[in-house]
Amino acid sequence: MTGPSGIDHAWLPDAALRGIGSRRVTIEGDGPLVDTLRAEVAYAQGNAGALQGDADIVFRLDGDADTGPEGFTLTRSGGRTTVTAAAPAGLLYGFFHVVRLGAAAFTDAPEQTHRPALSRRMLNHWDNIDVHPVMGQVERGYAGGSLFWEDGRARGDRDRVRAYARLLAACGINAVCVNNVNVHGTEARLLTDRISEVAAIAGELGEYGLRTFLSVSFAAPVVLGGLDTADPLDDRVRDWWRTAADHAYAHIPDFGGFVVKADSEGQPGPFAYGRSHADGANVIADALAPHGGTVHWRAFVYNHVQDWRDRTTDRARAAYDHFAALDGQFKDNAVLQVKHGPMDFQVREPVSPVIGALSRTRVAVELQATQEYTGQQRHVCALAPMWSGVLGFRPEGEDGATVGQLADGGGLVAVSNAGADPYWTGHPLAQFNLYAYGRLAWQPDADPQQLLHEWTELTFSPEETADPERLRSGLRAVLRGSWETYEKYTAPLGVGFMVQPGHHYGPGVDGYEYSPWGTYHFADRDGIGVDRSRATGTGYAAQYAKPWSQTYETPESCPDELLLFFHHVPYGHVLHSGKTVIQHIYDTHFEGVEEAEAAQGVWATLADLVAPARHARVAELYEEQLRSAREWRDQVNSYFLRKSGIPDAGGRRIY
Ligand code: GCW
Repeated sequence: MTGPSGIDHAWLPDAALRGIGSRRVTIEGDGPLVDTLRAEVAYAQGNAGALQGDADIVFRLDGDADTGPEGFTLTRSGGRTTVTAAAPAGLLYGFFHVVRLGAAAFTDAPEQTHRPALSRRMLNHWDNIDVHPVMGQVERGYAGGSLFWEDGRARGDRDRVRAYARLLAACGINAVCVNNVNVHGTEARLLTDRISEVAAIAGELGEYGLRTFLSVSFAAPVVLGGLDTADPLDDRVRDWWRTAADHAYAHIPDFGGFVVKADSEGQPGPFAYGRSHADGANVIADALAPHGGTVHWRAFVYNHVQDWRDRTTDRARAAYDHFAALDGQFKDNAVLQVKHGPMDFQVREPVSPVIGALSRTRVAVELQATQEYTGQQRHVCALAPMWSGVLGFRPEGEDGATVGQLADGGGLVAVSNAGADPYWTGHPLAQFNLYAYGRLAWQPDADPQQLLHEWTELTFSPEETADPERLRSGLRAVLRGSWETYEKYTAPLGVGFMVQPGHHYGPGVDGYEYSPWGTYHFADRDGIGVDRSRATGTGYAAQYAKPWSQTYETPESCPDELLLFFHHVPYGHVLHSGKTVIQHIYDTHFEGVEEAEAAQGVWATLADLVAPARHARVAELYEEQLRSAREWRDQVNSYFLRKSGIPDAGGRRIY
């Protein structure tokens, strides 16, 4: 627990623990997680031995407390702070809450009870055991190799896994899927003869209340079981899954279940047998049910070999077209895991309409903390404001539930951005995305700016520096608007992609324009964008309930930031902002680079307030961010000047 050497403390530096370390603590209760809490308190007290005398803070397990399995009540009065919880996990979350509060945890305040809004708060790791020569070990990973797998097997030294589990628990995460959803040959065997390696990892994660999940291949009965079919309605297949689940639980009693990517980007699935995705999910759900396990079935099903000439196929429609009709057909322990947008984690997308169309299905919303399309952890891009917008969106309009509320059946999932990098996330400032994800999963309506403040206090301990206010305001300036800045210098107005094919880093305006992947912008000399209206386009806009189906239907009512996602318009089309589309493209691309330059400048002024190695790492990454941002600006602006022939009203240099 002591943070193995060379591992960054992230949001749990010793300074943050000091508030507890300097107080008399009593812990009433027993159980494995309570032991973890005892060890945490001992660590905070610097192994100096428990302080004597009346307790300043009491952690009390009370089976009658009305806190649920993970919540806790905090009472602060008369100089004593009490954390009460009905279950040990609640005490541990209460401990980390006290750490977050710092000195404020010890001043009188009204009693508060905290419970997570979502019971499943999961990270998916796209980690492979094997290292691919081009893709590396972690698919879309930008933080070094895998935290879990090394040299072809589960890491023998699991201090890092333990330290990771601790950080995750400290921001509220309670489940981790430890391998890539694209399940290759080696990794498939984790389900069977290599389950003990998963069990070893699960043992560490479990110390902090995290449940372990495994990605499995839908074809496992064939690939591992030697059957001639994976047909979900075949009894032999059903039996095979039951045996596999029994085996997993025999090794990992608190195992969470499986994550499945089926009929998606070449992965096997039920379509091969003429079966539905409900059939596919249910056979696996049935196998897990006796153990209380859950299958997370991904809804990322679309045609990835489409002909770019075919204007009738719209990838954005796919999740709804495949899954809305299956509503009500999934077993109780099957969760449909839906990406938050209809395409693929672009810098700007509308909320996926299928989320609002599944009232009888448990839905989990999937976010991407790993920055595949948002700068690959070389660019600063704080995603909390984007996620908060998604979670606050109301698919049925003002009187309906938010996405955060609709996810209560299945939870919130994020693709992890962490790896074996000493800073966990490659870019030290990308730690904020991981932290904010956990906090939003606990409380989807949390204010992202407040979370930024929280994270800053914990990670940078401003009060320990010579100029706390300069550090705080500098970090705020650098991170607060960084997502909008990134959007400004990349793909405009919701149109998406325009990235280099394959690795997805850097500009490639036509990179995917004539590809089979279904991600087009249709720019010509007159205009740009995808007509997804019901009246004249692909009909995607009609997948929404009112008012959104109407809002998105016409360019007049569509919000500017999504205009090109929903409509093909002339370059001279005037936005609500009063600017033409072409002038918006030019202006935002110049502004985006200027904002990134300004952020780089602010970071430079913090050199005396941030640990030198951390400061240097970020400074170095800013060099790359700026190089890349200028490339984006110049390629995008030049592309549209050449297509449209319309000059920049500002007369700036375009190539
Ligand atoms: O965004 C795409 C990525 C793939 C990924 C896929 C998915 C794991 O480019 O690398 O595969 O999404 O979500 O399954």
